Amino acid sequence: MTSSDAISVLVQNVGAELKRIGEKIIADERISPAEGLYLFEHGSLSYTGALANYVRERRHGHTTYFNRNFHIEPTNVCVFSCAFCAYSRLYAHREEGWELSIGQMMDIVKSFDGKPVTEVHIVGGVHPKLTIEFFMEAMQQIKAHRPSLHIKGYTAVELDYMFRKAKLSTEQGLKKLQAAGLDSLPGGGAEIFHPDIRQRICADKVDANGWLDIHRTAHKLGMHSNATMLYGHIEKFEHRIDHMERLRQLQDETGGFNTFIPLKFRNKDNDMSDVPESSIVEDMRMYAIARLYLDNFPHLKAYWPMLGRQNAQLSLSFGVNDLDGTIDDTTKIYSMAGAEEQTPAMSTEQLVTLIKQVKRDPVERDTLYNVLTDYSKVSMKEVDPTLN
Ligand code: V47
Ligand code: SF4
Repeated sequence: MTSSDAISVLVQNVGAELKRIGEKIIADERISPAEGLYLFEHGSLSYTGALANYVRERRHGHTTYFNRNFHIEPTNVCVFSCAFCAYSRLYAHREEGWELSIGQMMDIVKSFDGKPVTEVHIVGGVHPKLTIEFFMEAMQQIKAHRPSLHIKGYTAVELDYMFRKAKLSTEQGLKKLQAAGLDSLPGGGAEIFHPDIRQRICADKVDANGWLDIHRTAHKLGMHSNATMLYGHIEKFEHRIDHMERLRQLQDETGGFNTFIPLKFRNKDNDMSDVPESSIVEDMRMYAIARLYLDNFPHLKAYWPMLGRQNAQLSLSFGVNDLDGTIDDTTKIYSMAGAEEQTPAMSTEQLVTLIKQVKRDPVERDTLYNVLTDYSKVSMKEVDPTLN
């Protein structure tokens, strides 16, 4: 029996509506918002998971991408006060936080000299004194030191504040940053777009339209970007669908998103500590339905420092085809909110093993998903001995 025969049998054994949705997915037809909601409300883990795995293998086979990057967090001082954030320090309490100078940022970059990283991810709080000129200078120095390093930097929240402060339009601001070395945008700051929830968890930062407009403009300027969704707190399934629908529409328009990253809400040391965290079953259903709903997103990424290594392995059977977090990637934003992983890094060898243990093919990629090394074909010993 082929996998498409097996999936066809599976859709015969569920209720009429689930069967109809399953048949659409097998026929590669788009599901509607109502159908997505129906999957959240009625689809079992096994049913949504089997469909998501089918779609994942139809598109990517067993290939599981990872990327070697490191983070720079210029500051954790932030003018905003998102209720879920365990990381930031209000500007009024800035002495409890940190602010890196450009020299200190360069020391981090230089600490990776000779190491085969391909990307630096710059992300942090929104510090009122850090201007666009500061970040342009930092990126110019990074590029002068290591021109091939891809700079993925600044959430739409940081950018919105930076541009407003500099009195620049989104296009003007992004063009300046691009000229200084910015290559792509990370997906943070999206949280939940729907205003009913956004008002309650992060009322004062850029709204849905502002976030989407920054990514739309970046795509038009030729930059790629990612998208996230902070799920598993006070939002309802309808808000998750609303969020993914807005992303799907923008992706239809621009095609500029690379990957979607559902971020599991963690409840330690923040103003939402009374909100319980989602179960692993819910996490896997979230991944599965994201894979089915976002039919125009090529990649679905799990962030292992947040999810834990074993759950990240599990996610590779529920639609995920990309794992993030290699070199030193347990960033403070997560460890402060109760991330699973307290160890600061996973070596490439460990990540390759983790992927192989669940019978997937580990492939190292660059930020834009160009294949660098296919570890299903090459043994670790054959690869550069400087690998860590
Ligand atoms: O926007 C903050 C999240 C995000 C919590 O684009 C929390 O490749 C869970 O977006 N529980 C920033 N999540 C990080 C981010 C990211 C991470 C890895 C890769 C990429 C990429 C982007 O962190 C924030 C927010 O949604 N976050 N607090 C928390 N308590
Ligand atoms: Fe600031 Fe980002 Fe934390 Fe919100 S999530 S308080 S914008 S650092």
